[in-house]
Amino acid sequence: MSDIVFNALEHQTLAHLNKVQVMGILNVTPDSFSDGGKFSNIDDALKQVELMLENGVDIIDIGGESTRPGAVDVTTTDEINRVIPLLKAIKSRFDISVSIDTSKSVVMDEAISCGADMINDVYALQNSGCIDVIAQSDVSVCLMHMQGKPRTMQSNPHYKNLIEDIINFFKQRIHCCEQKGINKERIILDPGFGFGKTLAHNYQMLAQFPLFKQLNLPLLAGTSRKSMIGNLLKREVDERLAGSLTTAVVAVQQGASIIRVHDVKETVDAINVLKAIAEQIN
Ligand code: 7PJ
Repeated sequence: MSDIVFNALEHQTLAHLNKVQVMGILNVTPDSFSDGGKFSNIDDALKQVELMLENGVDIIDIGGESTRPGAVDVTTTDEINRVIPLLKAIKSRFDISVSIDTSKSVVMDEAISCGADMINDVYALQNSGCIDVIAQSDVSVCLMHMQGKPRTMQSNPHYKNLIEDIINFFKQRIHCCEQKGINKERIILDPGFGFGKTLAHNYQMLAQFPLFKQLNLPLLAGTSRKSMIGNLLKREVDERLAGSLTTAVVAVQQGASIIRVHDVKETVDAINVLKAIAEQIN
């Protein structure tokens, strides 16, 4: 019977499932697509952090620069003013890992000196000065794959071989990091759902997600409320929970170690159900 029941889970060890971390998104941009403007004052943002903590979040990911398709650029000063006071406020009140979603070396540097545990860079440290700032620190870094730039990335993305192209990009970025003295233990990889990908590309990445495991690094998946769900189901942003949970569960089954989400409570529940099933296998 085990052949037909939850085949995907057979290859998933319980040890992996028990290490999966839920990263809660805290956007402090006025124009973010799903929660834009909601948490731009510190008190509201701290309440949201408290709620996420009650619901079992492992990492808070603060983003002060919207990277959604077509988003406008944010100045370094504006980004620092949005992110740093909140980072300090969280670190002084709560015992929680904080990641900063930024692509600017100055923001990274300031965030690291204010206690950030991780830098999450959708440009994979390719912008000027970023790799050096990380090299001089001891924080973890998430290297995400993106084809093109946010403003134009969704106009006709094209790959020779999607998965191979992404893996080659990862290899090149890992090599650059190692050359600068950033060791592999600090690196997390993310194929970048929605970043220069068609609808089919996004689902192919999820279906073939285990291929990314060949690099032997933890994998992060961020599909929460994205248009890969909205466009498939014809759902507005506030109607994408079922789709988001499905992709989160499948990503975990396929080997993701960190799941980046808006809906922490529901995602933690879904992963706990998956764990209970996995415990009964074998
Ligand atoms: C991602 C991200 C993602 C990582 C955003 C959104 C757009 N960082 N930052 N992975 N997406 N590592 O949340 O829809 O997928 S911003």
